[in-house]
Amino acid sequence: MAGYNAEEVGKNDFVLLDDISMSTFMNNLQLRFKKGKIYTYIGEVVVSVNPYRPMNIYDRQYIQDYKGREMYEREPHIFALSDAVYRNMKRTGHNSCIVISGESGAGKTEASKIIMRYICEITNRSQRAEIERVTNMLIRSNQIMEAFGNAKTNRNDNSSRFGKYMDINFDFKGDPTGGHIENYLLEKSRVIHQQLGERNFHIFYQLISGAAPAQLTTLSLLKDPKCYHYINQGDAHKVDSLNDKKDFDNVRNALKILGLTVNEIETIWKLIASILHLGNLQFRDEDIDGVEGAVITSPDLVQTISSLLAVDPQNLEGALVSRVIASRMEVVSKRHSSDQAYYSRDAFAKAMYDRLFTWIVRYINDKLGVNITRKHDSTVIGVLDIYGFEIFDNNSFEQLCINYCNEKLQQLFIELVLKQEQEEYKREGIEWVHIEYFNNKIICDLVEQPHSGIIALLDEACFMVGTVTDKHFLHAMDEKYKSHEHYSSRQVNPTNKELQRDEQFLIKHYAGNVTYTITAFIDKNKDPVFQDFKRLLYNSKHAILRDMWPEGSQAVTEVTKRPKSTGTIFKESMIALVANLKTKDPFYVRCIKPNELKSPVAFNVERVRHQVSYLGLLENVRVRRAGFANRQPYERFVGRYKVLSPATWPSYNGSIQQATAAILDQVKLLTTPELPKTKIFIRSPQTLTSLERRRLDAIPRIVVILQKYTRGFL
Ligand code: AOV
Ligand code: MG
Repeated sequence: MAGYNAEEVGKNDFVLLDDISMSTFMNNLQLRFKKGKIYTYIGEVVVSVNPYRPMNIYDRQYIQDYKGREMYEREPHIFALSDAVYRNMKRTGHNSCIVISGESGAGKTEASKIIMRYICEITNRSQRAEIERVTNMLIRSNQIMEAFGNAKTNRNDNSSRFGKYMDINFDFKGDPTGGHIENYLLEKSRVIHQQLGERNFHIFYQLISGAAPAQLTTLSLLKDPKCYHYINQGDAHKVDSLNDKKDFDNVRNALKILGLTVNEIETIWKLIASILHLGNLQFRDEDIDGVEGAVITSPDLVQTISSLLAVDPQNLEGALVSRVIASRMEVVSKRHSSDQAYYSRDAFAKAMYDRLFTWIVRYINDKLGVNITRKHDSTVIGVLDIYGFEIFDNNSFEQLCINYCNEKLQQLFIELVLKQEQEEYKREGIEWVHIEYFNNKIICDLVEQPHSGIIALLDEACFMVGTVTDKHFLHAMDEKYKSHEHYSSRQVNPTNKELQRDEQFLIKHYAGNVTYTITAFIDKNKDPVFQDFKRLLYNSKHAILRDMWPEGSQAVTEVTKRPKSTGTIFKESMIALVANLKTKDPFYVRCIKPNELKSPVAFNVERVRHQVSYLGLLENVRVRRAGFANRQPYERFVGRYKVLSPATWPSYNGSIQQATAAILDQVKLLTTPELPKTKIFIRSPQTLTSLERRRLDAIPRIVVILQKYTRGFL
């Protein structure tokens, strides 16, 4: 291997370590990090350590170096994995997926962008305009989704606040012809509130610093983010690693390239601006005609917002201070208290932003859509980039969803890499010593089990008749899970003074203990938006707003069906995601965060060891080391390599195992594959490459023979 010296840079595959222990693993990882080698393999799994500095290993020359190469032929790189996935898809015709995991700030989103760029660069050799259009859009759509879906958190300046699974479709030539994005639960509470040191979604700051003065005037915005309550609570408007002004230009351009009209883009800025103005709207209680209720103290803002949203100002005011309810065949308007008005204003702002985000994803999907006829003969590579496991000072419903999502992915990894692999060895009768690992299924069940999981219990609390508070819900959990080894609270465990009584519970996640504060769980799960707002926006003069709120056409009396809760929607989407990933050939990138300081040099041994441990990387090495690089049913093996032996080509006698043995006898490999019950197991990747090379060599010879044969025949 070019430039490879084990003494200097460590082993490039953990499987090659002389003996496998936490300390040898850590030494190798740390040595490589110090030498600027951020990627290391465990077989086909890529372990990636965030370098926290720009690396000059992604340019065109590198792409050329990795193109069409086997993984072990070059230094470990995410390009090598991308190429392996691409070649696997082309060779087998199977759909594949790349699952990128790791905690917040570990480098998942960067990895997903690098993979995408690589795939776009190595395809479309014939420079077809349509393929160019698709690859351009794939890359641009990323920029847009980051602007609207990422934010600065205390863990990562560019933290993904939504989950994303993106399928890229390929035609028979292996060129990308389209794609589809599935997005998961946007953390919309950020629209109205940020913890200290954090920001709202990037786009708010980008608009304020990037829009021209005339445009800001049209939007009635001041050029100072400090003026807006919804984006100033974290007191962190300026982020060194981000350039809001430049990013705004990029996003605006990307929206244009995607095909939005100037008018539509303008409407998006108006929507963003109206959310900012909404946040500054104030209420107080006032007696009107003997009824106490909320009034707006800044009526000029109502004018501004209604003109930006192109809705009737009186209807807007009405929706902000009251709500229409249908009771016993009668429709009445009920005034809010000022607390209720603040609450419903916030719900409105969150919902507007969330709908905008969903609308943008839908728009991208329309543009990237592969038509049905082409879909049938296309193969896909899926890339999964979710929000990583996170622990903040204050963890709420969103963190529970995010951490549950990470549990599900860890479970998938365990199922496919640790469990099934070992079961297969056993089934096939290969000698095998079982390798123990922690199975986090118990935590997934705790959250998702029908009727008895946390989400089911929360739904029960949400939809019970009468007033059920967050505390009631907490007590119900305490009762249900009092003897669950992964759940704890002060009621369950009174000696634990760290937890607040009646306010907090703790889950022992696979990646660490997280204390959740119960406040607003019920509300966030119900996520109500009053029909008044939906109707208001459905009647906007902006076509895209109407498009975002189709159910606004219903009268309040027609709205009878209870929508599914946020938790249930999320749970169902996670179960569907895992089921989808299981239908594909999976590849993994396991990202590691070297330190909490965003430093390019610090390697916090304690923190890294913790990640290596909970990600199950040591177990992965052990299974892999004892395992096999490749396995295939005898039929597939013989079908592919029969050309290598005169005993099997053009036809063979005897059983499929005998045919396999004849091929192996002919090629005289260095290591002999195992031949158990139904499949051939190939231990070393070199063996597979050698078979492939010989097959490629043999094909031209066979084509000549075939040509002679057909000529004679004709
Ligand atoms: P995440 O996606 O795993 O966190 P990111 O991919 O956003 O993490 O990485 C965080 C930051 O680390 C980036 O903004 C870069 O500054 C730096 N970084 C990561 N990978 C690389 C790389 N390969 N080269 C150079 N810098 C890198 V989260 O979305 O918070 O779970 O939710
Ligand atoms: Mg991310």
